[in-house]
Amino acid sequence: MRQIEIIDSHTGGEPTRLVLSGFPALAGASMADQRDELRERHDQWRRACLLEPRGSDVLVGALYCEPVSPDAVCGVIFFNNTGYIGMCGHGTIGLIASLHYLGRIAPGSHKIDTPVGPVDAVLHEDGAVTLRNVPAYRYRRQAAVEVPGHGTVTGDIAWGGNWFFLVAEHGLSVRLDNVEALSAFSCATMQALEAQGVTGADGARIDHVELFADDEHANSRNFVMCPGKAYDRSPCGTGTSAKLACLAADGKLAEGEEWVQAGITGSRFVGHYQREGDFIRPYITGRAHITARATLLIDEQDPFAWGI
Ligand code: PYC
Repeated sequence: MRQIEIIDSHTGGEPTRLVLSGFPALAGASMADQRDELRERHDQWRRACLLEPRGSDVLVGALYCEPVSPDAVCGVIFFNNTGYIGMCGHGTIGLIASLHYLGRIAPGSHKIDTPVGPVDAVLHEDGAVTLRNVPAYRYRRQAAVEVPGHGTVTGDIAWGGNWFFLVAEHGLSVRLDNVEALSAFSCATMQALEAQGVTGADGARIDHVELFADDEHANSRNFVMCPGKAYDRSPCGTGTSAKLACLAADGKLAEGEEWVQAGITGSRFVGHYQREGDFIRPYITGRAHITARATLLIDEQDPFAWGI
């Protein structure tokens, strides 16, 4: 049988499956090249690892790779039930907690290569992790899209390591007991953005929709719909980065000021930013917990060996 070594963790409720070994070797010179090679030549490994019967729609995968920068601890490629995502904040926090669990890293700062550029993560003595994400920015303010059944919906378009459409006015209760309606609205909005050609920079597909509401214990609560129709159980690291970019652009949050972002399950990330020219540099702090260490087995006789 083929074997895939994994470590599962969750960050604020959102799971990460770190693949330590078992996937085919990737030869690309950059992490983006390696991601493309994985997608084009070996995508069945993503499906086998993440889809049923071994996984579920909510899992985010993180493939541990050799670094491409001399000073990085590793590289990583993030993927989910439908394909590949550029950066993943909760997944990076899960990666760092998993490497610490394995004894491969100690508290301190660690550089990680990703397909959208290097990031740094500080593992604190108490186990919390602060991600220094890729530069973020707001691309468009209050873009409008016609969403069937919902009328005109307006939102900011921002980059936080993935492309986000951030909606404040949606008329929905942002609570865990309303995820069906939140999911339906977010998916309809994502489809409408694509159908109407509303994109990120250079025509990039907006593959995350983020809805906001007030929260008693945080500056804001969000609901984040990811590509593949699974919602983020955490406040979403790249989504919080996109939010910080919009707050900075609106002059609503000063450089260095703390922003507590709650997610739909009540878990929280603490963020702040530094200005870097036209961009901001987001810092996101959260915590991950290890849930399993296992070997996935692939039996070629199994009709569902490569996922459903
Ligand atoms: O934390 O950045 C994040 C993320 C992206 C998709 C799921 N989580």
